Amino acid sequence: MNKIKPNEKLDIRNILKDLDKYVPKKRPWVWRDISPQTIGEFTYQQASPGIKNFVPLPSARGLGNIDPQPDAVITTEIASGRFEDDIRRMRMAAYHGADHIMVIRTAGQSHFDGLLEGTPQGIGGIPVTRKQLRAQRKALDIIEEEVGRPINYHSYVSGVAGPEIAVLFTEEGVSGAHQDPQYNVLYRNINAIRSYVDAAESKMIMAYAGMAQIDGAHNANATARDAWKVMPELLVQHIINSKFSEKCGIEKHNICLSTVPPAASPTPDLKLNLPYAVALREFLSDYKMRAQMNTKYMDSSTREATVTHVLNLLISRLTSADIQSTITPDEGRNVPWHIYNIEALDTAKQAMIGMDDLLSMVSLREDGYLQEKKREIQERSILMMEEIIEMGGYFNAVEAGMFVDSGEYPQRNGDGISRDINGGVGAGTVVKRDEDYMAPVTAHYGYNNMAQYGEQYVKDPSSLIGGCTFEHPEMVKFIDELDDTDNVYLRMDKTEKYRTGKILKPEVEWLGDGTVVVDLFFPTDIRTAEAAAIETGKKMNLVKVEVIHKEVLHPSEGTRIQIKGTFDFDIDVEKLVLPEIIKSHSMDDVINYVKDNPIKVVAGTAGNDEHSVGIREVLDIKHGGIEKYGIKYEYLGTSVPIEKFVDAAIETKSNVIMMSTIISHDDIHYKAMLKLHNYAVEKGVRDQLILITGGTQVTPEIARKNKMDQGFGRGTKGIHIASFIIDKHKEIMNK
Ligand code: Z98
Repeated sequence: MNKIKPNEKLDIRNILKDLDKYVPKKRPWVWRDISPQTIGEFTYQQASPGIKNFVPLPSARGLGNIDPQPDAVITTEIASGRFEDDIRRMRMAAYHGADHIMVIRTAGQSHFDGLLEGTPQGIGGIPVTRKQLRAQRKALDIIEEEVGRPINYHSYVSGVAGPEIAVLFTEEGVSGAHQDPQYNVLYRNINAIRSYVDAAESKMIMAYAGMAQIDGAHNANATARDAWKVMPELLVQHIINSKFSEKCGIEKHNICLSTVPPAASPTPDLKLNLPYAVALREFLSDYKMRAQMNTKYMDSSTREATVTHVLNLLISRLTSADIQSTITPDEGRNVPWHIYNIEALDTAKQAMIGMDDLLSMVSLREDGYLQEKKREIQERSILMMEEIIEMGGYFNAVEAGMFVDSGEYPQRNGDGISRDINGGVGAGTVVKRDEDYMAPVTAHYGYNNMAQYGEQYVKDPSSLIGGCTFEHPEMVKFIDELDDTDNVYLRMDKTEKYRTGKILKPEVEWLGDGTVVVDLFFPTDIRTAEAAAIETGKKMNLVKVEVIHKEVLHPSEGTRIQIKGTFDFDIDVEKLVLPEIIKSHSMDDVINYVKDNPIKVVAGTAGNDEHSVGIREVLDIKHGGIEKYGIKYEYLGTSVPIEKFVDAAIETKSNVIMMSTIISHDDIHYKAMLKLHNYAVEKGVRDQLILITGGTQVTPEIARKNKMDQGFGRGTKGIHIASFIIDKHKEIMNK
């Protein structure tokens, strides 16, 4: 196994090399090892072991960079259309806590009646092919080693090639898949009989591979006119698929319900979604819950999507979630973007950890509205099930348009999806097996007539022919690129220069796409603002400018607009001047040092400078100034004559002078620095004093050139200055 270090990029060409010889391991689904975890001062109850390499939440900076991991498997959906670019996203996602990587299939792959080969570029997802699967699984094998946690790789077993896909997934080490014949029937108009026969075969193969199976019920609330009205039907759909899966041999602990809180605020979110969540979990407690977030009512605001997500996460914590999905508003606005994938993962991690052990402090009421509403949903679903049976079964019910009707069952508005049992894609393709039918392959569903060759073949049919690809992966035929106009090598050649890290271009979907998003505000109405935004983008030399989000802040006073566009120039890293890294010590190290070595500072703004906000921020305890670390200071005020800094330092027996200079016209800040140094020399104290200067126009290089010990510019925090002071103090003391 290739080991990789965090500071090394994944070499995609290396992953593609010898792919034909790469034998993916069997990859049954892996749940997290749920157990209380103590990290530093905190104990988490709904948790799982930490990972080896990670990027903690931004707020962890002040908490020793801890990265507690919640109990649920966390999903990210990845779908840029180019699998080679998605591999990089997967690595980022794993560092942020994803251990379920779901590859969205390209638009309408359900309609393909066979397997695709090669790696064509997709639209709205990845064309799922053997080569793409193998490359991504190989990359994930490296990534999971890096994070020290198994990663479940997932896609869809649907469409008229469902069983073929299930076989492919088993051969290529896929750990989970959506599989639900109702999805084919309702949303892809695939013949119902064909779908159920295919599902039996597919589910049996998935059972053999130990894959987790996710159903498709959530598509009903995504499709329904009013999503909260289909709650009774959602229960029915979950029940039909789960029982069917169980009968095909999938173990209960691998049968996952795809549950989405159907409504979203500004509906009374929890009043609708919580009773539904309780109803579902009570009825189907044998199975696992895959909690997806609501996307139906998601618009293009990332802020709004995040609030919906957090409310959904609250429901997961008030009930349960075995897999917690995350999704980004980009799904709605067609901008699959790394950063929002990662933000959504962080949202899930942050909210779940933040709500750890919630039910040890609050409980759901056992009486009143919650229980009544829950029971009502359950009763409606039982009634629906009874009516389906009375109608003669599922196929008749589908034909009668019972599903995705806009009325809340038993109310019916006659606008449900209706499918003719003899119609749809693949109608008439199911034939009864002949009496002498035989297929000597593993995990094949139904009558197989193997006993005639010997009882031992009934359980193990493929042994008759020396095993099939499930037992002998070397029998798998790997087909490399067939299309010489659309393949991974051509795409990579075009972006080669961006792969080295020496040439940069911002990206949204693909490496080197040069796409940027710009946030704008215009003090006008929405129509004018939109036109003005497009024009602004053009004047910024962006091409393909598109509005991706607009929000009225006031009908006439203002509109917020987000645009995206592309540009065509590169950034040459070798020509960049990188600012010096300012080292900082841990808070505890600084505090301990200052405790043993008291340090005193005199500080103020220089000469005629009245800008005191910056220096106050790095002095005062409030925002983490040096005071927080035990350093005492004497604030001399604003417009302090240069001599006074030195005189005051001598008088108060201080070790440090901190002089702030914001004004820079006529190079007055340089002059102040030199003057400070010269006066300290004149007074014979320069060697014992640490001279520091700071300000927006100051850089460490400028300050040192002008005889200061150090300079601090924009973005400086108290810890940076305190760290420098203690290092310099040690140096002076050791002289
Ligand atoms: C999710 N983002 O679940 P084609 N089968 C089922 C599905 O739900 C889907 C497909 C197949 C959502 C995903 N669902 C939406 C049960 C898709 C997709 O080839 O696109 O039809 O398969 O998280």
